[in-house]
Amino acid sequence: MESDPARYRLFSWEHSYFSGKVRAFLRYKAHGGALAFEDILATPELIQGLLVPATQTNAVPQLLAPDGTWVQDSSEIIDFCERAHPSPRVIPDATDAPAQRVACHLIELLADEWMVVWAFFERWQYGRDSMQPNHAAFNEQQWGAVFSPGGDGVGRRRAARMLFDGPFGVREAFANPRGIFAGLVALGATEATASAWEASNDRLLERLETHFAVHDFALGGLPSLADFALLGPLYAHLYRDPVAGFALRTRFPLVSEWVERTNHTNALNARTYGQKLYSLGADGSLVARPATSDGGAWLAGDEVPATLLPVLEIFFSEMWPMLRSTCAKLRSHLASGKHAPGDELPGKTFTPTPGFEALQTGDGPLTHEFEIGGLRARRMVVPYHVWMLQRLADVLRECVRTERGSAAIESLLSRLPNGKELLALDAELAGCSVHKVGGRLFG
Ligand SMILES: N[C@@H](CCC(=O)N[C@@H](CS)C(=O)NCC(=O)O)C(=O)O
Repeated sequence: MESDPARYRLFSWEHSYFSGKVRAFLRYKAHGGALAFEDILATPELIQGLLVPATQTNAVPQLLAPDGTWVQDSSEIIDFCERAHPSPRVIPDATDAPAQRVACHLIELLADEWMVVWAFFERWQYGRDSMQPNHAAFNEQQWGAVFSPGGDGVGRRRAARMLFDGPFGVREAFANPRGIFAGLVALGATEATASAWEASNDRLLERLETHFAVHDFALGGLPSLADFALLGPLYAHLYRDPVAGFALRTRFPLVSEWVERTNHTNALNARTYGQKLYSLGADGSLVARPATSDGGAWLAGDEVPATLLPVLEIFFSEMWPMLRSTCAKLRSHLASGKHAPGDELPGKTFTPTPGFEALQTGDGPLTHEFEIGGLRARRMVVPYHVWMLQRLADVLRECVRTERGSAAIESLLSRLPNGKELLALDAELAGCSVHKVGGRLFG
């Protein structure tokens, strides 16, 4: 008899962006028999008493492995589990499927660190009572569930409201940006840029809608890292939050269906992995076939679906210039004499990191100009982006090791405007190396 699969503990919130990514990934691994996990609500008590001492960060999700190892960061959690439990695979192999592998990592970066801006904005802009429509009451419910888990319904909502009016600064919003709204301003998401971000998000959703008309997942008939990463913005914010959720379900029904399929809940109509569709044989018996597209597998021969290229194009046209500028800005900060080698760098994604506000706000040395929809605006530099790029550089190096791999990557990138600039990633990263210990970044 086989022994029970390794049992992990995930500390997460239902409404958290990066929790959605990891939870769906773990469900897929668990469905494949690779592991088991318990999804634990990360209450303030657990965050302060368990997570922060283990990793020096309050960010969720975090994972406790059966051997007592803590893993913080959605990308590290996926890498850790993929190494420990390679089947079913979610990251295509560097030798057999280098182009698919690189495509997955590019989509992960886009989903994690670019789509986050609009997803974050819509949650809080439409979380204001003064907006019509708004989901202020829903926001109270979803945040109250975490911050006052033992309270009754009214008490939970009241606890969230106190948080919103207090440190989150929701009532004052852009009139006096602090808390959440200081984060939005630092990301370059303000009332002036909102429509440009919305248009960018719409364009992406239109392209995904076209893709999911043909393929059930990013690479074909099974999920991959690209799907789990896209689920971060798409499940926790754009599907669950009511204002965005109404638009998603009414305007992008196939993307909504993919959310259910990838999240693996309420997915009978959505057809999901492991599911079979049945027809009737000549003798009236049930005849099964895989329920998902492409014969229930990733496309063969390392093919990146043609309908995924327009999504990757958004990475290069919108995000890549910002990433290059991030490297340049960080490099000059590290060389400025104002940063001692090995000292800590800001590590957060959604807001300036406490203690680093002078660097990351206003015209601070870790801020820079970027462009969205033809508008120029200012945002903070996020050193974590460099950590993600270093990870991508490792992936690229593995993928171009062989002549065949090199040709596959070259061919993928040559189909994307400015795509070949990625081949100079090592040069972009020169002089701005960062390393991560638990939840903290150093440079
Ligand atoms: N890079 C991290 C980001 C994690 C993150 O920012 N999590 C959010 C919730 S989705 C959070 O905990 N924010 C609170 C904070 O950082 O103070 C990951 O991939 O896991």
